[in-house]
Amino acid sequence: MTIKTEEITQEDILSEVLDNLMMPVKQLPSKLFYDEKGSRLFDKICELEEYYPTRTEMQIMIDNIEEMSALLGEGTLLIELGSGSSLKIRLLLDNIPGLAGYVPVDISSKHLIQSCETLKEDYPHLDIFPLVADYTKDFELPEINKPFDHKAVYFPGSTIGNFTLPQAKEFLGRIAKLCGKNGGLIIGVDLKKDKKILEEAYNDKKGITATFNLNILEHINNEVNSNFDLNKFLHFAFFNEDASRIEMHLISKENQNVKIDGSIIHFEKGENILTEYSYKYTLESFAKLASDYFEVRKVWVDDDNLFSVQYLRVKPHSILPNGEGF
Ligand code: AVI
Repeated sequence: MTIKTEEITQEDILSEVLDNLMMPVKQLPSKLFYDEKGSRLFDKICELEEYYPTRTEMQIMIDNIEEMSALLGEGTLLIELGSGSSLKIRLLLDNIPGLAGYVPVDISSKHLIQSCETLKEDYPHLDIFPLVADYTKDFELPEINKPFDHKAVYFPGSTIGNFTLPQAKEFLGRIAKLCGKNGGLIIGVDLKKDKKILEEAYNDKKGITATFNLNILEHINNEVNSNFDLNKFLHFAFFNEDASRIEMHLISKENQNVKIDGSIIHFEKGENILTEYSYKYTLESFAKLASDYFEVRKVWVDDDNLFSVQYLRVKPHSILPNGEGF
């Protein structure tokens, strides 16, 4: 098993951090939450009473796995974006008939190597083609040295919610292009619901989400030459009803200057850094978002309509971002 690597470098991180903090409204890319500590904190979030998405999605998968696997069909090359969800992927690996191979794509090589080694032990006959890449950007699949019938992308966790609407559209276009003819997408999409449920999910009582949010600054301090003081920022998350999204921010507690490499970034007291959007869709709004490239073939939801798992098929004549069609 060889691992193809398109890992992000410290220079990439530095230029992304500076570009984002120099915008009129300061922001940071939410993918920077996920260093080792951030990934552990996110795992803890997933187990919180208030954070319903993970357990709800898992239950939807368990309840409907046979139907999902049958829709994906024989000879699928399964591509998982963000290969952290080993329990959910195992459900698919166990059930898809005649699976041709599995391509886990993850930004962290350490994480990817660990999960592939365990999978290889448990699934000795499975062909695994790991790829270290930032799937929020263009990436190319590793060479697949065996025949397969069609590709299907698995993108769980409602990570699509962390993209802005134009980013989500552009991303879906790239996925359609990657999958090509007869390609499919199984995607977890969090649903719009009562503001109280949503705000509690991002402001848990134990303060794990607050620590997760602040950890983005520690991650940046560890990667580039910066001196963010975590005690001088506050976690703030709320549901923006009009935009149908949770917004996470870090608010500066005082006037302060932060050194980042050779640059100085000034924060006024009360000024905020946007760290994450988490869009909440209706079934209609998501189908519309995807409609340039995908047709929604099947939607599974839980009894309380909290979360959805959806099966989409690439539209045969969809126009791709570079103007190509199928
Ligand atoms: C990864 N992503 C789907 C999570 C979400 O709910 O938007 C990240 C998260 N942020 C705070 N809590 C969880």
